[in-house]
Amino acid sequence: MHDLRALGWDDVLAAALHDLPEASRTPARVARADRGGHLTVEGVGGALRARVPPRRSRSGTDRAVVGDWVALGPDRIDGDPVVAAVLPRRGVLVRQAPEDRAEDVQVLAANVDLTLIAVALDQPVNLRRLDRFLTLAWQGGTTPVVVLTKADRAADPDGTAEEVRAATVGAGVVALSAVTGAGVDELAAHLRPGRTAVLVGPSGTGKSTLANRLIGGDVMATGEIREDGRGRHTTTARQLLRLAGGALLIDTPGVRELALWDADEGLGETFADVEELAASCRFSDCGHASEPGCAVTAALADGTLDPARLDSYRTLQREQAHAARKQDAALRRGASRRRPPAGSAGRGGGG
Ligand SMILES: Nc1nc2c(ncn2[C@@H]2O[C@H](COP(=O)(O)OP(=O)(O)O)[C@@H](O)[C@H]2O)c(=O)[nH]1
Ligand SMILES: [Mg+2]
Ligand SMILES: [Zn+2]
Repeated sequence: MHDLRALGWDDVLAAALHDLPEASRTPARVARADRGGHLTVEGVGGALRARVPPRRSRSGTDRAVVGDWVALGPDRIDGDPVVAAVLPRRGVLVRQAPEDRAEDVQVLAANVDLTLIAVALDQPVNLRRLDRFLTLAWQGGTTPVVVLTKADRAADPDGTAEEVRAATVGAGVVALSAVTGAGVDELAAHLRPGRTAVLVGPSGTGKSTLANRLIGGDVMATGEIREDGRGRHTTTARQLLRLAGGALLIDTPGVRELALWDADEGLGETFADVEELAASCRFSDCGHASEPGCAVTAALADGTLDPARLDSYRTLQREQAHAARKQDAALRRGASRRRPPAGSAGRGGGG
């Protein structure tokens, strides 16, 4: 089982596998999930193709996604083994599915330990967008690290890293350049053998360039202008890669929409400072407007809390409340479960 451990296999997964019928106990990890239930998986025998039966390739949360551990059964489709079960997930990234999707939620990656949030330093840092990614990461039971990319294009990368540290709570912050290699070792120190990191962030922030640097080869296509002049290469699929140091890395295409789904706990982590202030307001239902004894307005007044940060918190809270109403409506339709990601799978929040 040595090979499987290198892919992130553990005792909890082994126990879950054991609960399945004997004929369906071949474990493999999804390295790539393409349309129509076509998977590339890695197991003891190396990489192979597998298929998700059509009836199960639809649901937003039961569908096998990159990073998932699956159990392959005895059936075959076009000669490829069929997925009998998706094993319980640990850390996950879950967002509200884009409007054109049939399902409500979309799992972006499964069994994630570390979420690397790429923010490019060749433009002003958008802290509000970062709050959204941090909430997504915490909510899924993963540990976020803010990766400030393209440090070679910034006048003062360390200064910006300090600012980002001051504007976030509990997340690692690393400034690096995938071109010069500066800072890459500092990030590599966060990556552990058998642990899975996922790179997220807008397109063009240098995720694939960094992935290639960490692998030490050109595995992922990047946004360089192609030499044949036919436009740009970009990442089109989420893909699980093995790094030389033994860690696993999932590169992802940039997401245009990142609407939060279940995000209550994630907001609590991302805005732990604001929630701590709110807890010391005189009234437990304080609206932080003109109430006497409000610790939040006091912090705004003395400059210890940035008003933009409070706005960001309120915006994401409203969005969360809206998503919760949608979830309740979905529940009444019987279409979706309220807690699709890690918790329901019985493996806790990970971390
Ligand atoms: N100057 C500089 N450019 C970079 C760096 N990392 C990536 N790029 C460039 O940014 C563009 C987008 O990179 P890519 O890795 O495809 O971004 P992705 O969409 O996030 O995967 C490409 O032209 C890269 O060459 C970096 O550290 N420094
Ligand atoms: Mg890319
Ligand atoms: Zn208050």
